[in-house]
Amino acid sequence: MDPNGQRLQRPLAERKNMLRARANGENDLDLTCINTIRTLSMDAVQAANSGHPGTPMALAPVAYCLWHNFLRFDPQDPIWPNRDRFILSAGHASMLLYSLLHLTGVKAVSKDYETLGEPSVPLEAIKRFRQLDSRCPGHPEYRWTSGVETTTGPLGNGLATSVGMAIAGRWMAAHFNQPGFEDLIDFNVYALCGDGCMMEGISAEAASLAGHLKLSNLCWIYDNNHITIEGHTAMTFSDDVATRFIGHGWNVTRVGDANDQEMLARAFHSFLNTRYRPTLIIVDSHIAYGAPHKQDTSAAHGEPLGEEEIRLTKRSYGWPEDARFLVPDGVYERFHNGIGKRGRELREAWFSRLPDYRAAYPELADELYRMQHRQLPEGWDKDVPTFSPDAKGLATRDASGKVLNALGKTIPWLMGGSADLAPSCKSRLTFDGAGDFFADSPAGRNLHFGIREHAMAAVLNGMALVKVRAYGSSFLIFSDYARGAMRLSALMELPVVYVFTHDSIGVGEDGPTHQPVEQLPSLRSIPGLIVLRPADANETAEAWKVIMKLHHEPAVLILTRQAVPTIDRSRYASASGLARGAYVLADAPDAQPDVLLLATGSEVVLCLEAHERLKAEGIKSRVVSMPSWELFDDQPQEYRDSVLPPEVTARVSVEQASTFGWAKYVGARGNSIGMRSFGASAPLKDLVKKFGFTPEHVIAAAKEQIGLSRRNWM
Ligand SMILES: Cc1ncc(C[n+]2csc(CCOP(=O)(O)OP(=O)(O)O)c2C)c(N)n1
Ligand SMILES: [Mg+2]
Repeated sequence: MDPNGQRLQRPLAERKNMLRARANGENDLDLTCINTIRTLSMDAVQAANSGHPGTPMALAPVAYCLWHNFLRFDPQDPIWPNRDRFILSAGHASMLLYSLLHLTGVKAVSKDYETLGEPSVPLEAIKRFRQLDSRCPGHPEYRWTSGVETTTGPLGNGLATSVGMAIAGRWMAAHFNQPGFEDLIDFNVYALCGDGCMMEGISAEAASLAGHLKLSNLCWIYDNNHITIEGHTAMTFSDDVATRFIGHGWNVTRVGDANDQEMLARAFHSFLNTRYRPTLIIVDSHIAYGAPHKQDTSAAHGEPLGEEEIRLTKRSYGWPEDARFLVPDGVYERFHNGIGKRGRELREAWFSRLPDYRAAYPELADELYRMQHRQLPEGWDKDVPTFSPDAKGLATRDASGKVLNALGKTIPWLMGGSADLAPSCKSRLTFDGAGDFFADSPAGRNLHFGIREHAMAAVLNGMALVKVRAYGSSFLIFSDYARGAMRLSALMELPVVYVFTHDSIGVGEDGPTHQPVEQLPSLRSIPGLIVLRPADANETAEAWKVIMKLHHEPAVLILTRQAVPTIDRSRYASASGLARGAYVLADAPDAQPDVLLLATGSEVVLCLEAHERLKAEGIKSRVVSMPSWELFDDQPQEYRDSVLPPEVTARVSVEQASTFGWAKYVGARGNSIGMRSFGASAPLKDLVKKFGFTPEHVIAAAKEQIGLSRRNWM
């Protein structure tokens, strides 16, 4: 529909195109393939009675042109490291991708990276689109359907993730390509997006970064169909997208008709011939192309076409009207002889050169292998420091910076950066040769994301998907900005590392805008995300060691701005207890405490002080350092009971964050000392008094608990 409600006529060019195709036997098979993608999508959405048929119908020719003619991807081995990546950022159009995975015969890959030989998306899976356990869920899910390069659905995220893949590609090329092997790594990254992706802020962050970094291995295809859920984009969106991207430093080209294979091919050639810039291809399309009553309407976005409309649409395609899930003769072969043949040849040629590469550059070949298998180099933790006891101590962010640098030296593919806060987050790799990743120095390992937290997190996902060990840093308060993509790290089971410092009211004078309160519990609520808040320098070192061994879990390392004492481990338990999530740091002499003091991060030392003072009064307490709830909850019941004996019900938790969730450990009658409001701008010494983070307050709470629990016994 145009903004005045008039239905738009199918443009003359498209009609001509179809006629031209019919007149030419060769192109006819192209059109049959395209219409197969369209009709599979329509039929699947109709069978599921939910989903988005219109966009796959419109974009089938675009995807066909790219996959059939250009994409360097072998369906037999969808994890070949140098494959081109294709991302469907408009994840709601998932049937477009499932149709391609089916028709190209992409093979399923097991979780331990062994190709299985089963089809990733059999026709049965398409027939069961959106049903329980189908390989065709509502939106594409990484690690569930082989050939899906990243999970998409939250609009804009796929685009930013593609930037991370392109960055990783650039870095890998600079690191691994050597004389005689200049093109060992040279994959391209394509992402297909719609109006929604363009409107989301994350796409602007990501486009700006990609343009700045001159990522010429990156191509975005924008489906300019003027339709979103509420109707015509005239209601919401009047950006001049071309001008916007030219402003971002991109090569911008247009295809005025999504059905025009020739113009599409020219646009892809323009991308392949462009250096020093990413490419945006703006494609004008008609949602639900060919549907007589739904084309160009938002009705084609999120609901099935309906049986009658499907019949009429198939008629307009010259398709058998009653056929369901039809794949006509010649279609599989067409894909097999195009992307299948090209992909197999490229992959085989690539693998056939590996033995020579290994002979010439054994260390690099070993790195490439380990990196692709998420393994660590021998001796990766040999330089991780231990920290001597020190009452003054150091901030855990400072300890983290030292540990990160020790790891960076031994793990060449550990790289990352910050959203403009590296000096504060201590996340810079400072050793010789670490370098900065810039457009003209892509071998550098210090990334500069600029002030773009959401894109940073998505970029980290993209890097991790290419198997770089990626980390990013900012202040904990700004994790809110990154959260959309952090959630996807967890959903995709990617071992991304988030380093968030300035973790509490400990920020002091910066005040409540910068003092996290609810961020810690809210991150703990993300399934699969490992949150670690170490108490001192040695717990920080242990935390990094745990993190580096993770294969499928993202981790958040939460660190202080202010110094915290380095605990004397000859007097108290070893920091290696961190690996179990929680451990007894200090105990009653007879290991029969009357009260448990549970804490994380900077509040652990506070509890130690309370513990010593209680001891002097003859009161038996146990201090439990609980840096990671997730790791602790994974321990056997026996261990958990040994740390938190069920019979000791007098319990106090102390944490400078919202108390939300602590009841799980302190019980209904326990006491949680935490934040029940936003913080305030003041020196920290005044804030700890105002908000009750003093030994006196902890001692009073402990005594009250003992009184309470004694009463309970009677
Ligand atoms: C971040 C986010 N917000 C909202 C949605 C819900 N949503 C799914 S598709 C869509 C409209 C997208 O329009 P467009 O990208 O133009 O896709 P088209 O309808 O043209 O296929 C919306 C709002 C979403 N998936 N992600
Ligand atoms: Mg649209």
